[in-house]
Amino acid sequence: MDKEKVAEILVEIGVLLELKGENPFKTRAYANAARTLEGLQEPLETLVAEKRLGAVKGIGAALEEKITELVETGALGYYEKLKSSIPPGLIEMLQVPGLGPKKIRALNQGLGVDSIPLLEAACQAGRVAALAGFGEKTQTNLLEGMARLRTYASKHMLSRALAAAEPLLEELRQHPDVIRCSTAGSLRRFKEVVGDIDLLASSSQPAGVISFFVSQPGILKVTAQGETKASVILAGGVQCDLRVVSDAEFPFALAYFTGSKEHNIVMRQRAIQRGLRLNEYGLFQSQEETRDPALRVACLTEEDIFAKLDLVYVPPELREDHGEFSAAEKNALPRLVEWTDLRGALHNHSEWSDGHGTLREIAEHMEGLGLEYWAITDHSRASFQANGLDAQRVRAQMAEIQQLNAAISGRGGDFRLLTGSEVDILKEGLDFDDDLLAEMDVVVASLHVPSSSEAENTRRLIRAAENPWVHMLGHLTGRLLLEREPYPVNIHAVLDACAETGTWVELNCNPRRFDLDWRHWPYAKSRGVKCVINPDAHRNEHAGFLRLGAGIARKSWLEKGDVINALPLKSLLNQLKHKRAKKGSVKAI
Ligand code: DGT
Ligand code: CA
Ligand code: CA
Ligand code: ZN
Repeated sequence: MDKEKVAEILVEIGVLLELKGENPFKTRAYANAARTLEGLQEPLETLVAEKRLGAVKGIGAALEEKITELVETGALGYYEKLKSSIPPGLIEMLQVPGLGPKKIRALNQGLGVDSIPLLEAACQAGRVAALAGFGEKTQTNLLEGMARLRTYASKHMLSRALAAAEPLLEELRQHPDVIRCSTAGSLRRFKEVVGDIDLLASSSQPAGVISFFVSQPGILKVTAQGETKASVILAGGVQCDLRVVSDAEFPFALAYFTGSKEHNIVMRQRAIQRGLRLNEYGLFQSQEETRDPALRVACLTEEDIFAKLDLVYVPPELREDHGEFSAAEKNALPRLVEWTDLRGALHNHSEWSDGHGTLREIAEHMEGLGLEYWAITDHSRASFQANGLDAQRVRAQMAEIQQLNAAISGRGGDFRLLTGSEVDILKEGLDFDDDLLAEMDVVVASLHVPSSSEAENTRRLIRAAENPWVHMLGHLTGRLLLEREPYPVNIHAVLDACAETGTWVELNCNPRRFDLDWRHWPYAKSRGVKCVINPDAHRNEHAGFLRLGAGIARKSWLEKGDVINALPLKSLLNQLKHKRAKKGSVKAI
């Protein structure tokens, strides 16, 4: 078992013990040990194999024994026993936002609540508000938290759904009776979270295609199976629907099942205005609902359908009824950015803070991918839980990066690692002095510890944008999809400040974030704010997030010219100097 997983289990043991009301010293020892493991300089396996774990500060004999068992066997008897000694409903309650082990214990002892449904009933009856230490506000928050949890549980992250859908689509594509196939629904529209996966295929032998589909590996359960339709549950719990239609119907079914519902409504109205009818079976020369093939207007592709309704082709990402119709009528849709336009990335971590891989390993990997540049922006010292760097380590890292770059150009390579920091935005100003920031190639400023006040968060972010050395704001709202809502912030006010100061905004393309959200980019663009599509990579594999990020940027109506990391290295280096060069004109704060 690897270090991260061991640390996770230790944290969980601490929480479970707290839930049982064990003494705080004991419970805290586990959380501390987990943090110690994360900061180890040597591989955990080595320490275990050489029986040197007990010599590490904060790890006593009892912890050493448990960690050894976890590393060597991948399991821990003590942990399993502990878990089964607690009612599962109490453990589930930990998922409710705002509920920790202490509160759960109080609810359990005071009201006998030991599950989420019972908690919901107690809140609705007003019994939680009456409990000492809770009150009306907490009760309302808990109700909201439980409602949010229900939504979260019924949705899936785009990246997971894509990973589950792609192999199925590949199999369908190779089936001899499948003529065309595609994803549809929210997945094809590249929504950041999806309810289910929709697949569509055309064939003259639908039943055979359906039975081939339901026998694919990775399917946990077939929930419905007919001649032309099937619904299955895939590993991870996501539902996947396949519909099989005739090839003549395919473009119409594809347009219909891609949606969105809102987009489809406008399409249907446009058809009616032209004396036609549009539904999932076709576009018909008819004044009323029909699916009579004799009345069908011939369309081979979705392009043909749009053309019959006097529209240019609308890429699926834009089909949200967010202005695509007025733009498509005038042939004024943006030419959307492509992931192959991206030349590098400007917000990434290494093993110097909480990432993985040495600087050399990262440079070799990214150069091998054909990228031109990769900024190392490890955490600053305030992010101590992420092993943030102080000024001295930053300078040591910059020196190592210079050496690596010299070696790369020495052998004729063009790739460049860029120096930098993801500097914390603190209550008053940034975690590093301007002098240090000025030495770095790239400065990303992020708010990791927000306030509960919208005005306060807005003020801190605007102040960061006004700093002449800050190139961009990182993950502007701090949301974690299906996990944590954005902190309160006046996004337009922050974007206005970015426009005024020439500060860029990140589209963080870690699939748990996709922050700033696609819905806000048209405003940012209208103000002239540039986008940086950043994987916020903590491992080399995370370079793949760039592809997802480009998809979300497309959904945001962004073009190549709006995206800073679509620039080749030389122009990028010029742009990095731009805001700094005009710093005299930036408001002093
Ligand atoms: P999801 O799965 O909740 O993330 O969102 P979608 O958009 O994939 O929705 P889904 O799977 O229920 O249906 C796929 C598409 O089928 C949807 O985007 C539009 C179309 N559709 C489904 N039901 C209706 C409907 O009642 N009216 C219209 N106009 N279109 C519908
Ligand atoms: Ca769907
Ligand atoms: Ca569906
Ligand atoms: Zn961050």
